[in-house]
Amino acid sequence: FLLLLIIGFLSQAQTRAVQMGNPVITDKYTGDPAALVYKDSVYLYAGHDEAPNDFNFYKMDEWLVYSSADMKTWKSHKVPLKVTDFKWAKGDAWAAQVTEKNGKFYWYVCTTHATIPGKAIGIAVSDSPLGPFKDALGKALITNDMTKQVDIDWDDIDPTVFTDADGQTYLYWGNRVCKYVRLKKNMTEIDGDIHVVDVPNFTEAPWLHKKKDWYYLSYAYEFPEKIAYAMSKSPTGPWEFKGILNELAGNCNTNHQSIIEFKGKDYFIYHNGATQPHGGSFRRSVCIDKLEYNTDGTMKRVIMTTE
Ligand code: FUB
Repeated sequence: FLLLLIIGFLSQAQTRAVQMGNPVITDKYTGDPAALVYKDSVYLYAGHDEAPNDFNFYKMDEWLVYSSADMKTWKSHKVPLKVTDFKWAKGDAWAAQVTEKNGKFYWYVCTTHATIPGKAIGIAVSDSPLGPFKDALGKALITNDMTKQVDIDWDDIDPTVFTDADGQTYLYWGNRVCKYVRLKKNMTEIDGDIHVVDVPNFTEAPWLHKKKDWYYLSYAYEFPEKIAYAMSKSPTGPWEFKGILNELAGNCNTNHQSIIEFKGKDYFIYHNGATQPHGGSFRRSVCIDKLEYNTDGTMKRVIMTTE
């Protein structure tokens, strides 16, 4: 009976409601939000910012998942994925995104490769949006030696995935240089060449989404980062730059967005360093604000309710 009581208590703790209002996640510091709308819920995936107060760089060893049916009350769940789940990786649970295809959930992550210098993109797969997730390949999908556009170790970061109405999935990613490649139907192999995307002042954090007949490529712009965006009639461009969507997010040198429509409303999900005590660039908090479109398809500048 005692054992059942303990198990009951632990599972309650893993699924307790977080809170309403910004920041939406307060049980931990979280960065790089990526939301997935699936059936009647939103699944919010984020990196766990574990850096102690006196540590001035990222310390991120695991990714987290939260869920909500109303975008106000968020439940935290069991840790679904850690860097140690990728045997070929040696650290850094950097930005990632989960997508669903044919009932399977694919988590494209960025982490540091153990033997090939630099960051790499890997894939974990699950039958549920809450996991458990397992390394899909036993090796990285994209490694630094495949892409040589810029001479830095972290140019292969921040994967975002988008599947178009015809079933074709695209993977966008990058730092300094934005790149994309088509994925095969199995979601775990690239299909064809890696292309470079021409958008101004691209830093990182691409996010691809579609609304009506427009495709949107939003991304972290300059440094410290604002979020800017471009629009196109095709998921592969050419992209027309449309300007700033979100200004610097408070007390944080990065900004990282996720854009979704859920139950008829549009949302801009991002992180800042200003909304939890001792927050900052390496102790971030996920926030959500309303997103609005103009009649010509352009997006209105996001009004951050946290500042
Ligand atoms: O969280 C680590 C890195 O910070 C991400 O990969 C970037 O997008 C920036 O948010």
